[in-house]
Amino acid sequence: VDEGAPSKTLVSRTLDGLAKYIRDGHAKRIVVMTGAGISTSAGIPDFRSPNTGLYANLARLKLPYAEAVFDISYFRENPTPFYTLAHELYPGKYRPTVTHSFIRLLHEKGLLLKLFTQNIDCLEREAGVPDESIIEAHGSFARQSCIDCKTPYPQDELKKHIEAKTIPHCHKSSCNGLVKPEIVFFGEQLPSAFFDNIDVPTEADLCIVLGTSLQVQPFASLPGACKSGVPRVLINMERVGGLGSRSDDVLLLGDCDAGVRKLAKAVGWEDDLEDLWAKT
Ligand code: CNA
Repeated sequence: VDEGAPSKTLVSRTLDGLAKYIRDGHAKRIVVMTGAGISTSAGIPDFRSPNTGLYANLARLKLPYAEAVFDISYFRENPTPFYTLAHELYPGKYRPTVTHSFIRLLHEKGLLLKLFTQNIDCLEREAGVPDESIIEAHGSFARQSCIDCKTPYPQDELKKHIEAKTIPHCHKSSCNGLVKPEIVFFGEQLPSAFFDNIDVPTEADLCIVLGTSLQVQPFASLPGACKSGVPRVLINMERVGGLGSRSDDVLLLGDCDAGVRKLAKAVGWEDDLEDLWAKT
């Protein structure tokens, strides 16, 4: 593939080409795919950024390997590292970023087909993206249950445990298994909502990928499901997931808050975006 090939769909593979496509009303069914990079400016570290990412800072948890913190078999043996991290990441402590508000803005404009997020921080929800538009591919802190008998566990009690840095156990005395928020660990199945919506990207007329290293499957395959000729935009610090290889791909490399601000300005939505964010 010639990475410099002209787009068949956009007047140019640039911010302006993209903005014109949106302004001219060609983007009515936008799919957005996000990862930890959209929440770093809220103060939540991502996994893989060098120096600042969680994986670079897990030494204090004394893990055998970084991913163990989200590994279900390791959790069974030693849930403390996960709960230490949960104490830091638990929703309610952080304000959504302007990137989260940008996704809400797409919804307000009636253009958001679906948001696929890998994040577990619930900031998209807090920014006002409605529940039915969000696919939390890796689950979230919204529910919790016993890892053995699957009995749901009350939210307020989990919260107390997380605040106190203690480990919750199933209330069924016959069970007493470990309780875990329903975020997807390595070795666990993704929620059925992910698989039920896996074909949604084929219906999109624009795909926006924000703040993800696209290293985790099956999520990483979602952008590839968009039809050829559909523009795919990557707004990320680094190039990832083969984006840029199709002739209708646009790369806006750099900080995602800056990227969505530039895009909003080029489309004429600058004030709408800042107003929404100010109210969040
Ligand atoms: P990742 O692998 O850590 O990748 C993050 C990506 O975002 C990298 O490519 C970074 O270069 C990029 N990035 C970081 N900061 C910015 C920024 N300000 N602007 C633009 N790009 C930026 O994270 P992924 O989400 O790709 O990995 C999947 C895991 C991470 C999911 O299972 C999540 O549950 C998990 N995670 C979630 C959170 C959260 O909910 N906020 C935090 C940490 C990890």
